[in-house]
Amino acid sequence: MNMGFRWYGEDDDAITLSHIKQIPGVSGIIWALHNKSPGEVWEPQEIQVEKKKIEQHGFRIDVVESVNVHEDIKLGLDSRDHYIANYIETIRNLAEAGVKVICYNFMPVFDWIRTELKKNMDDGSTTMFYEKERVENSSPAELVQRMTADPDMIMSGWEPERLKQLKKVMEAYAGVSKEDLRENLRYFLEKVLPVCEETGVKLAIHPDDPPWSVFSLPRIISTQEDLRTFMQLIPNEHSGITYCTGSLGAREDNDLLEILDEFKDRIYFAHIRNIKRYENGDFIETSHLEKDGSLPITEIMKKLFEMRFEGYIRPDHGRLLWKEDGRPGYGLYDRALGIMYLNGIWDANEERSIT
Ligand code: CS2
Ligand code: MN
Repeated sequence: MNMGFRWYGEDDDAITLSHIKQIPGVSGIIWALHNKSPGEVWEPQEIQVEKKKIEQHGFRIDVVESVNVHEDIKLGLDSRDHYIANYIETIRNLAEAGVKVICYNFMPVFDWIRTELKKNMDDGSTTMFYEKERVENSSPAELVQRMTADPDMIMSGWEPERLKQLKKVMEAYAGVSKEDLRENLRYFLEKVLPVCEETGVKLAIHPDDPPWSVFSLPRIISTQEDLRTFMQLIPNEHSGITYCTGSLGAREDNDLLEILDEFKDRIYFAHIRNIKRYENGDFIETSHLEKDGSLPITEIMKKLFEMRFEGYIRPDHGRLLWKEDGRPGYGLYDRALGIMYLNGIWDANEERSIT
């Protein structure tokens, strides 16, 4: 496995590459050009600037998260061909720079959704929380307002420019069924995969977070069955999965170990984090420690070890600790602790003879 750490870039992340360098066992930075809007081409010289910074610190740039897919592609509008052409150009430019895996998602309108980004915990940390009933009883605009009330809390996928178009985009999805969305994903993949084959880049789709429909929008990467259908859409080994335990694991009926077994050959990227599920459908993000949450983190790591997972892996969202003032989910400390925990489980599976 290749351990990575997600970084939002010099301008947008309080964490520096030198900080990340002090976390044991990190070989790569999971990066993106975060100033780019979905549908824009990532130009070679912009990529080079980022690559240089990352490589100067001795990190690899193999994984990009995310190159976001323009809404017109998901909606299947005529304008999609233009944005697909741009996506293809971005793939080529990233491949040229040495990128191996691109993580993306195909969630309409919203990327991940929470009802609280800095929920106070008894131990003084803050964490992200999803209250199912609150989402069900809010309008999209109310929820978005809530999530962006504090300017520090603007998260990837929730940029103000995009939010202005919220009403319009929501309306555009009114007639779009799950089947339509799948068809639009198939159309997209059919066009981009030949370029992936040619350049060697692998695409890894991120599951829906949460893994169910929100605001009646279609969602198609939520369950094991959905993943199976996805795999059959266009069988091509350049099209794979980002195995995100916290996203898939918010549903009790998603068996994370079975999912790993079924799709192991096509998991190119893994996000390992823990959450605690409640019976009413709420969930809260916990530390990576198995007993803090509901997910079988040690078994998952063991299975990855046994299958000799050679893909990329990163800790996912962490809590904000020790009064750190960071981007919710993306502070330094808890993700560093997560890395040590995941590496610890991995090493414990290694048979070593002590000399
Ligand atoms: C999330 C997502 O934890 C996560 O993986 O932060 O924003 C994720 O990066 C995207 O859905 C991937 O396209
Ligand atoms: Mn994830």
